[in-house]
Amino acid sequence: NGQSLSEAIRLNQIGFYPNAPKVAVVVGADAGTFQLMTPDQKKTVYTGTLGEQRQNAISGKTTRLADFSAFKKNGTYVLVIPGVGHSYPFEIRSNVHREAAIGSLKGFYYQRMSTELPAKFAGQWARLAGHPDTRVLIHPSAADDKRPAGSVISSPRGWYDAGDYNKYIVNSGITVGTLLSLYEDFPAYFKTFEINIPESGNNVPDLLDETLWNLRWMLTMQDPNGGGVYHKLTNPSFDGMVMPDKALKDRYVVQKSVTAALDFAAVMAQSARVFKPFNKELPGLADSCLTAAVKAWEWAKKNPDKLYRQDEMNKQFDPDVSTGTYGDNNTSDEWIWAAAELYVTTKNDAYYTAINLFPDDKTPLPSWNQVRTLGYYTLARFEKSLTATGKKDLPALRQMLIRNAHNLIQGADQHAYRMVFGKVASDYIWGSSAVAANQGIALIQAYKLTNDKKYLNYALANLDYLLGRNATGYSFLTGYGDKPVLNPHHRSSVADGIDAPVPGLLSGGPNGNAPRQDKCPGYTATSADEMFIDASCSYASNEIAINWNAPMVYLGAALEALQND
Ligand code: 9MR
Repeated sequence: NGQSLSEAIRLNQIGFYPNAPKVAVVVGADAGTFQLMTPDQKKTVYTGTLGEQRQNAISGKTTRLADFSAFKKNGTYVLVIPGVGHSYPFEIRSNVHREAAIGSLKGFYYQRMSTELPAKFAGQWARLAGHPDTRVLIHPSAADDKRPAGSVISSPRGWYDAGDYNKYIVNSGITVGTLLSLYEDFPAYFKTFEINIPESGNNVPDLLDETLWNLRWMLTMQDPNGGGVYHKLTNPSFDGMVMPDKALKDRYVVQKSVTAALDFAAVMAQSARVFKPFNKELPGLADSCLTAAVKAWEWAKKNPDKLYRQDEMNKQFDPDVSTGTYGDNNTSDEWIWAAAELYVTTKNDAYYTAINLFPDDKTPLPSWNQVRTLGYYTLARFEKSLTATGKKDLPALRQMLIRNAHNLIQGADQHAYRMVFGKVASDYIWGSSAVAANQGIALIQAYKLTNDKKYLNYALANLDYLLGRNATGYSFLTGYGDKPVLNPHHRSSVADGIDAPVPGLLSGGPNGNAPRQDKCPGYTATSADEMFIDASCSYASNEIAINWNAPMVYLGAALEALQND
């Protein structure tokens, strides 16, 4: 007996740190009390009163908060609300998110291309190798004298971008940049952060080993003649929902683009810095990365107008290409990111002064087509080692990053879910989970600059959002939480015949426009914060993607690294 499970109680389904805020949101509840109980509901360990009724600005639904931050005792509990029911069980303990942080980095391993995943590392998700990509065709859009159309290059490895089987330089850029920034922000933490991959134990942190799988592929995407970078390596059209080894369509690299070149330059410049201390384990890698970065930058300077426009390309060249575009007509932020990384790595003022690094005082949230703030994070991270040219801007830059975080937290306390994410309907875009995670990173940057715990607490609230404290009731990280997403748009999860999806992958999450974009039947929601279905055809609300997983890894691992309970 006791209360039965209620889906109206929304909380982080994994748990809470003993000394951090602990909040559940109850949808539609009347005023009253709540209890924390042992999972058998035999023992009450804490009693509290539900907060004032709030109204969700997005859906109009009413909510109340159950705040049990004052309770700090380790254990496994359920939240019980008489007349409503009980929550999923959750834990209170130190390091409560470590497994999810490890799992979300391991998620990248499952995305590895051109290699078998043996059971030793992949468990029940073991699979054959797919996409060797050792015979990749030069698409006519990418052809020149040295590499005519139809000639062949080798471009193996890399991660599958998402639920599809293609690889895109622009999206790889922000993904690798985010993972390397996580390493640069918390290097000590990654000394003991193993995820059971073939390279584990090789004296290079697993975070870097996993990132290298994609980095080595990226290096092959640069044309050695001239330094341009192909925009993507792709099939002409998306594969069916088949396993990687059954996906045998022709593979092409398509035209070089300025956004690909600049994102590549940024990532390679950062890699040169990160891998320098590992020259014994990875001889020559750091130098090769820097050479590649400089060449890509020089190419971009000569080709500033080479945007990727797939429609235009298809008018001119065959075969037509209909896979993801990652097209972006505004390159100002890519210039800023590349310049900042090259400057910090080389300390050469020429990169700093080459462009207008601070066109205004905005710090837009990072996304695949908006990367300038990644450059600002890097400048702030290395403020002590900058030249005088960069140092003079640092006070203003710090203020910018802090003001950005300050703006993010405005109104968060009054929000029906008491958090930064989702105050406005426009947060619920394609890949909204990454908005929540990237806001978390922005808040952690502000915490690092100020030591003010409120930023850390709000970053944690966004992690709570991703793991269940949200209007859908799902944990968006596959394999983690009591009600995780089960049917992501992810080809191998659909085709492998195993019930459980590949674990450690972050679903894109609610997207107000999803029904119109993916036309997957089954949407019933009437508000953006609930516009989500756990169905594999819902690629606009329930796909997974590397650029969403990377900030998830960052948020989970950074909070673990910073908690001092
Ligand atoms: O993440 C991308 C999102 O911002 C765009 O709105 C959407 C439509 O262009 O594409 C998303 O990226 C997809 C990419 O084009 C192909 N691989 C899967 C990506 C995630 O859905």
